[in-house]
Amino acid sequence: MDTPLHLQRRQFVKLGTLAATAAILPITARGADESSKKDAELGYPYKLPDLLYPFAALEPHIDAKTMEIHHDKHHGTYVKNLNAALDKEPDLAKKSLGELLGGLDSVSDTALQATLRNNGGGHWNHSFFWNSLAPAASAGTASKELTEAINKAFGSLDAFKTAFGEAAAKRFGSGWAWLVVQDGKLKITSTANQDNPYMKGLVPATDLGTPVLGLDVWEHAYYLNYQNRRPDYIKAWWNVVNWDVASKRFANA
Ligand code: MN3
Repeated sequence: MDTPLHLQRRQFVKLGTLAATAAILPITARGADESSKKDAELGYPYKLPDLLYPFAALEPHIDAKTMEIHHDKHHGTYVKNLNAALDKEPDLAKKSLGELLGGLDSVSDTALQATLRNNGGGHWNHSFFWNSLAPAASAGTASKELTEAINKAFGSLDAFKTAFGEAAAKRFGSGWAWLVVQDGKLKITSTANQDNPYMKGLVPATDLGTPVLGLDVWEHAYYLNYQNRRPDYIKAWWNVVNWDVASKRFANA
């Protein structure tokens, strides 16, 4: 397969350090899942990635208007603010998004760190989230390996869904629930705001890991259709989880 030269260079740069490699693995998986073009977008200047399905594709579980506002406006704003912050920070702008998020604890300007944390996290989390979804008819099933790991960690797929749903429902205010691989094992975690499992030094070490699935439980993700009923949104979300992508991420973790 032909790889454009700029992507070869990006891969080479990304593989420069072991820490950086760990930080970008899911982004590599993301590229493998889709196209090299998507992978290239996860560098400065950042671009709002196109959805791989129409806004209405996830109905009735997630409605088209919510998807449109969530993607175009909310995610769009994170991208805009992230670029605006990096316009003035050439050294940070050179990093891949995975490297940037994994090294935020060493950004000493606290205002800049907060801007990158909220908007860089927002961009990564939403890019990951869109790719975690698929129309219900093509959502697939978990691989044998992922199913076995879920059974081992949680007892069964249903028990996993219950535990994950509880973590998502209990997240106070805005944030995310995650299924991560941590020390070779699956674990359910949750982060506030736009934090994510790569932000070492910023989120508790017990919440770090390589994400397999992430669920956005900000009100903007469900309020138009579900109003205050976050548990109903969580329940409906399982219908549009892209298990093929989750299985690939698990295999790469
Ligand atoms: Mn969101």
